[in-house]
Amino acid sequence: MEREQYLAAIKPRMPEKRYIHTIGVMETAISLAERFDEDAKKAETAAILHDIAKYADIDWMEQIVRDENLDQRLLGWGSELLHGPVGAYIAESEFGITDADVLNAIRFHTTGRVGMSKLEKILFVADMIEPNRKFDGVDRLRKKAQKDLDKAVGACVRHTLSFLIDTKQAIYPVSIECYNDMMKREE
Ligand code: DGI
Ligand code: FE
Ligand code: FE
Ligand code: FE
Repeated sequence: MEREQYLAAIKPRMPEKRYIHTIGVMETAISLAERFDEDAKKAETAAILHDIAKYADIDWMEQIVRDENLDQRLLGWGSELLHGPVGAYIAESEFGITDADVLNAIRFHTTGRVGMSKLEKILFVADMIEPNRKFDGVDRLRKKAQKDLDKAVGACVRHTLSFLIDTKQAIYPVSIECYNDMMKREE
């Protein structure tokens, strides 16, 4: 499928604001792929589909986790943690995506994980720094992403975990594993 077909398919499944975010992630992911020598077409596809499950029904998503035998720890964590893994399921089952790297980039875009591929890192960072994101410190993350992809991932994970702690939210174990993995690499 071509870019315009994917975009037409996702547009009715999300509010305008999320669609605009998705376009921003797509453009950012393509530019990071070019900078860090990754397949820009894969980055484009993963970016367009990354939030496809963001507005899916939570009971349905939990059913998918059970039926498809996804990570059972996801049950009870709510839609923010479910939409990546279920998004990967939709990308495969509905859009016919077979590339494991593209599927993993979608699957782990919220939490990251230990041993992320370059494509996974690109989507993870692009999601956080796309031009429509506005939060304190985003410019620092954007500058890091121009120079060093691993350091940018580390800084993005730290930002997310700090935010979760500040707002008294629970941290999913995979997010912590990703944080540890990135901090060990920086030593
Ligand atoms: O879908 P987006 O809003 O574009 O971004 P995202 O998928 O990266 O993150 C969605 C939300 O998930 C964001 O508000 C932060 C939250 N999140 C990320 N990691 C964790 C988490 N929430 C909890 N409770 N635990 C986590 O480990
Ligand atoms: Fe997301
Ligand atoms: Fe993210
Ligand atoms: Fe997103």
